[in-house]
Formats: sequence, structure tokens, C-alpha cells
Amino acid sequence: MPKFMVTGGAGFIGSTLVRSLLDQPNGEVEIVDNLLTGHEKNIADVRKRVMLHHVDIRDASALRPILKGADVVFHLAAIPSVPRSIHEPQASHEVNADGTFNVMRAAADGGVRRLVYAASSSAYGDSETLPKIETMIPRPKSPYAVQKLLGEHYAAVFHSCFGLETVSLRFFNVYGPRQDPSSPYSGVLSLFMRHLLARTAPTIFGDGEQSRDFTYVEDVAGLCIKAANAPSSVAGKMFNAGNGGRFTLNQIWSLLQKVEGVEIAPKFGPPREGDVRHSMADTQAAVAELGHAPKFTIEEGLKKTLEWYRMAEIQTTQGVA
Ligand code: UD2
Repeated sequence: MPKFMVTGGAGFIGSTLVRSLLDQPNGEVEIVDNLLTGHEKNIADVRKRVMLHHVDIRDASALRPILKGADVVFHLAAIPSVPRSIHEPQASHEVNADGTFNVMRAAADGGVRRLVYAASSSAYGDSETLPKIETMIPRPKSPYAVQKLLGEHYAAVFHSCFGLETVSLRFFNVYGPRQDPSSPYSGVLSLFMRHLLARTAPTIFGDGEQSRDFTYVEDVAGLCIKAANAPSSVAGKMFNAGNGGRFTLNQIWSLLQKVEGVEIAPKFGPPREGDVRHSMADTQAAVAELGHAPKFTIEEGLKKTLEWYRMAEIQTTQGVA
């Protein structure tokens, strides 16, 4: 029975991946999470089917026996957020850079077959050309982008020097159910959802004409599993994990108002430090080599996400959650 280990498995993307892994015909699923940005409630419905190791990836010696012998390690544990990495560079470096090194080292020493690493589209920075293709020179604009890029380089080197089969996936602005809207560092779509349901105005940083390749979380989880199962020829490589489209924040807020049948003018604030202007993935390599096939259009993804937030809100007000 193969063992799948998901670091950050109690987080928003990790918990979706855990569910997708449990839907497969066989395999045991275990989670490593320090429950800092992840929450046990994200895995409440599958809690009895998974083992949760309450461990911080900064703790190398605790990690080693847990990762030993796993078939695949999905390394998603991180302190996400561009602005958070500017306000708290030390903490984000320790987790995203040092913690990632610890995970890769433990995986290599523990005989793990493959490690799938959650990299970030932020690595591209403000390169002029769109779509962003894997062969472009990275231009990180924030500590977060640097840390995530460092992990990619380590992934490649853990393959070439230590024989660990690694695949890096540059996630492009993932959204969907369970994205936590409660922090000032939360992803913009989770904040938009909360404002829409509360009928309050979101704040858009800058003119709202910046664009993102918003990618539905189930498509990303599916791609992680494809990366784990792809032939060994993908080892040591990095692929974009996006949809290949892009929407401005103004367009998304308009779309959401239409779906909900309301009109709420957003507030506009100053542009955010470290922000990338436009982002859109070239998906050809992921399609050709990993079989990437995103299923959700932005309209479908937004509707599913909105319904989830609506239910979650009702449960909270009724004291269920
Ligand atoms: C970056 C990465 C993304 C992922 C993520 C993890 C890029 C292009 N993307 O996402 O792949 O790694 O980091 O955190 O680098 N905004 C508002 N109002 C708000 C909040 C955000 O206008 O209340 C804007 C923000 O200024 C930005 C956009 O929304 O222009 C998206 O921000 P985000 O924090 O959701 O994600 P981003 O693009 O930093």
C-alpha cells in the first residue's frame, strides 16, 4: 500500500489534495502540519481516514522518521503571501526556505520515490511577456517569491545530486473552498467572497487592472497527483500549474456582483508593495508532459466557491462549525 505524505495537508490546498488522494483506489494518506495557517476543521470530514502529524517543518529531526518510506511527499507546507513575507521576512524564510530544505533532505534520506513541490508563479515577477513560460528568467519581486524559487532550485539539485525524483509546480493564484479569509494576508478571492456575502465593499489595491490566472483548487490538486504519477522523465523539472487565462480584479468583482445580483462599488487603495502586475500561465509543457487538463472555468469555480462560503457562513452563525 503506497504511503502519501502531504505537508501542509490541513491547509486550503493541502486539504483538497488529501481528499483527492483518498478518492483514489489505494494508498494511505498522512499529513504533516503545524496548524499555523492550516486548521483541523479543513479535514474534519476525513479526519478518521488520515494520520495527522502535528509537526513543524522547521523541526528537521521530527520530520525524518515521519517521511521515511513514503512513496510520494507532496510538499505544500508554507507561510504564503507576498505582503506577509515583506512584513515578516525572517519567519517566512525559515518556513519556506529552511523548512523546504528539511523536507527535501528527509525525503532524499528516507528513500522517498518522488517529491512534488508547491512552487509559485510569483517567481516570474514582472517579465514583460505573457503568457509566462517555464524557460523565462525568473525575476522575483518579494522575499516570498525568492523563497519559493529557491525551493525549485533545491528540488532540481536534490534530483541531480541525491537522486530524489522531484517535480516543481508553479501554482498560479489558487482559489476555492476552504481558503481562509480571516487574515489581512488572505488571498484576494477569499476576501471578495466574504465581502460579497456580507454586502460590503472590498478594497482593491491599485487600479484593479492587474490580472491573475486564477486556478481552481481541485484542478491544482489533480495536477499534483498527475505529477506524482508521471514517468521519471519529468524528474528534476518545473511546470506551470495554471489555467492559461487571466482576469483583472475589476472583472472578477463585476462577475461576482452579477452572479449574486447585487451592486457594490469597491474601494480603491494604494498599490501593494511587491505586487506583480500581470500573471498568466503557458500550460503547454504541463499538458504535454503531465497530462494537465483543468476542468473548471472561472465562472464554474467562482460559483462553487461562493456556494461553499455561503454554507460555511450559515454553519458559523448556527454554531455548527
Ligand atoms: C502570489 C502568487 C500566487 C501564490 C500566492 C501565495 C503572483 C502573481 N501570484 O499571489 O501564485 O503563490 O502569492 O500567497 O505572484 N488584492 C487586493 N485587495 C485585497 C487583497 C489583494 O486588491 O484585499 C490584490 C493584490 O494587490 C494583488 C491581487 O489582489 O494584486 C492578488 O493578491 P493575492 O494576495 O491574492 O495573491 P498574489 O497575486 O500576491
